[in-house]
Amino acid sequence: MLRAVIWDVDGTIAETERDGHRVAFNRAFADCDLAWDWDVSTYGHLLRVPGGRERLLAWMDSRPDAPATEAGRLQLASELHRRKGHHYCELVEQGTLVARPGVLRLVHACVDAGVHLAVATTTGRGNVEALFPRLFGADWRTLFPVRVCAEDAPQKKPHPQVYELALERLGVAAADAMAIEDSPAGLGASRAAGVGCVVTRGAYFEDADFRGAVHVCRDLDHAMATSDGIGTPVDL
Ligand code: XBP
Ligand code: MG
Repeated sequence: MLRAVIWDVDGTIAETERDGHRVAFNRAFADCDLAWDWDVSTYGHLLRVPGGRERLLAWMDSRPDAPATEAGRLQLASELHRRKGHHYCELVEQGTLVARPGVLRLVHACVDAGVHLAVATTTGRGNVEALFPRLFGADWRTLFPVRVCAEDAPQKKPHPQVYELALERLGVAAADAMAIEDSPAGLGASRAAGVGCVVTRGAYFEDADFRGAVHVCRDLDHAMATSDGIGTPVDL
């Protein structure tokens, strides 16, 4: 029986990556006088590394103009990531990001059906706290009483930690929960925690292999919450 739906954030709730995090990273590079610029396609490749700080470190590994020592790279990654968070929240405040199709309807359909909602994300808490009131209104914490973010689950997806913690805080068994994700790492994390997963294909993972998902759909426009799970009339 479906008792909880656990939502990924970036790429699932909203297309936050291309016009949000990516732009914010580039502004952080400019702040630090770095001649780095992540275009849309470069960022798509970098997204294979979950976690913004980890992504920066992976990028620096292949850059001759990155600091020579590990300590220098760690320090720069932390500084850039902090600045990126600030720019991301500014972009959110400007209303740059909107909920993906079907998200608001499905969130409210779940709540109306008595299904508990949680967030399980690789991104930091500050980013969620900036985005969610814009998308779901001032009562967003009531809609999503359980929120597991990067600070709670340092082991990034596809590690199951973020889902295991969400289940623990919900008090719901994995078999009674369903995840909604947009990325192979997210699908891997939910499956590794024993949680079935509906994939809503986003801009950056349009052609990814999502074998193992319960459903794969273009967006959540037609998704329904039933006592058995999340159903979509059209699978892709
Ligand atoms: C997506 C991520 C994050 C974001 C950037 O998380 O991998 O790293 O790209 O956010 P999810 P941070 O799909 O699990 O929501 O810079 O805060 O990591
Ligand atoms: Mg995602």
